[in-house]
Amino acid sequence: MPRPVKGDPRLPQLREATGFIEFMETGWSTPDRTPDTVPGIAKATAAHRARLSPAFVGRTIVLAGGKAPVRVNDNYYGFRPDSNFFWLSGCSAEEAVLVMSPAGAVHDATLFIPAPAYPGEADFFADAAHGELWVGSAPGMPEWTAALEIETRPLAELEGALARATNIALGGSLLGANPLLHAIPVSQDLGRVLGELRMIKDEWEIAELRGAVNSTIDGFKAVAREIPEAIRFGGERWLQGTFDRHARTVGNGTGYTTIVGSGANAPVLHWVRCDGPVRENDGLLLDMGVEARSLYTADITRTLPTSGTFSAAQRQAHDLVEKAHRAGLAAVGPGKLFSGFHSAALEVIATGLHDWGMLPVSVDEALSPQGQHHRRYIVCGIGHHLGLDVHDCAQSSYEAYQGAPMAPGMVMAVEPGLYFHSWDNTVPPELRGLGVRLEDNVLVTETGTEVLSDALPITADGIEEWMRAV
Ligand SMILES: [Mn+2]
Repeated sequence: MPRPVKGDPRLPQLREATGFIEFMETGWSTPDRTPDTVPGIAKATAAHRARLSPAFVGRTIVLAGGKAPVRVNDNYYGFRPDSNFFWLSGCSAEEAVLVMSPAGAVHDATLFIPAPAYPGEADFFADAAHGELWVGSAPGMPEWTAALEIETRPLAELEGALARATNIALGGSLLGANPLLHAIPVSQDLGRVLGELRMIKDEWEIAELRGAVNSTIDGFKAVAREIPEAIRFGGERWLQGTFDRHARTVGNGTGYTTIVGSGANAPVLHWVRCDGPVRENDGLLLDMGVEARSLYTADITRTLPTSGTFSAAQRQAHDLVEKAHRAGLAAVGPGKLFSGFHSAALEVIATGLHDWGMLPVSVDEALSPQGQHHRRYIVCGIGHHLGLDVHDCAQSSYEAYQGAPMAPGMVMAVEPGLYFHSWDNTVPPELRGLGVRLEDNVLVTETGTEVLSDALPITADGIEEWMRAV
């Protein structure tokens, strides 16, 4: 790709080309600079700011949106704004900073954004980061203000705003941020409070998550249809590519790195290499999520028999995980402890493993805090909050997250599994190299729960039938 020299006001080879420079100054019309925002985001983010405000009365709240990380030299990874910043602003401009200044008991919000370089300025064609010729139509202050219903100012004015601020609570991503922000300590309180507020999704967020879940289910169908092709050529890579292309087409992309684990790779919890073959009688673990254009993500797992029919061993493992999953789902609900669905699912797992003769101790001993032998086959947790981040609200306190009862508006991923590594000598030979997980996304309602992803079956029979229908 062409490359201007950083900091040089003119492309080096064109520095002396006054003909070019003068010719570039005129003859441009204005492209459509409307930012690509999701309907309803201005209202939703205003409500989020109003929820945050009372926790920081009299303090200036500053959140930096971050910048794309460098991949190598002047090449960057794709940009995704910091989730806390985005939850409050809806802004996807790189390097933007949200300042919420105290105004009595509430706050006034201002978004500081880098000024794009438009025709008539040298940077229009000389700055690969901000020049409209390089990056495409670039929303400026009026366009962001109209789209997000928030006051905007040039990023160059941030220093003045910070100088006027007192008792700053700083958060967000400081990647590429003004050095002045690096001099301010990051507020642990702000991260914690935002994590705890973000646990309760409003109607708009629930609709976005519902959309992400439905798009993900479509993606599972697209992947299932490609299994014969993956067996023939391409293996796990083909299936990963299938889902990722789907996610990019219908959403913003994937909400996390897609996991496609076939055969002996299925029990590897974070099998993101996705570079193995897919064989005819494999168990195929698919953990995949579409991130919607609003950046809310689904997180769903199913384990499919590549032949279309579970083998006896695959079915044995799947049936136990299904039983644990049902116990976990039944333990989700308003007023029920977050830790409850973990213990409900794990009790089923421990009992099943004991019945198979795989535990060296009794079920009670395994379930005791000093035991936990069954965790050899499931070292991970059984679930987590889901939202803008796949592991959402992670900065919350233990007391508000793991130690708290669930409440209406929370969205949980529930994901028990069994992971029998091919090199684990304690596993009966017929079960070695099997990994099974069931993961659904569950909304906690006033009266119970709604499994958002229940269009995907959880029984072995149901999955076989679903595979025949896709
Ligand atoms: Mn998950």
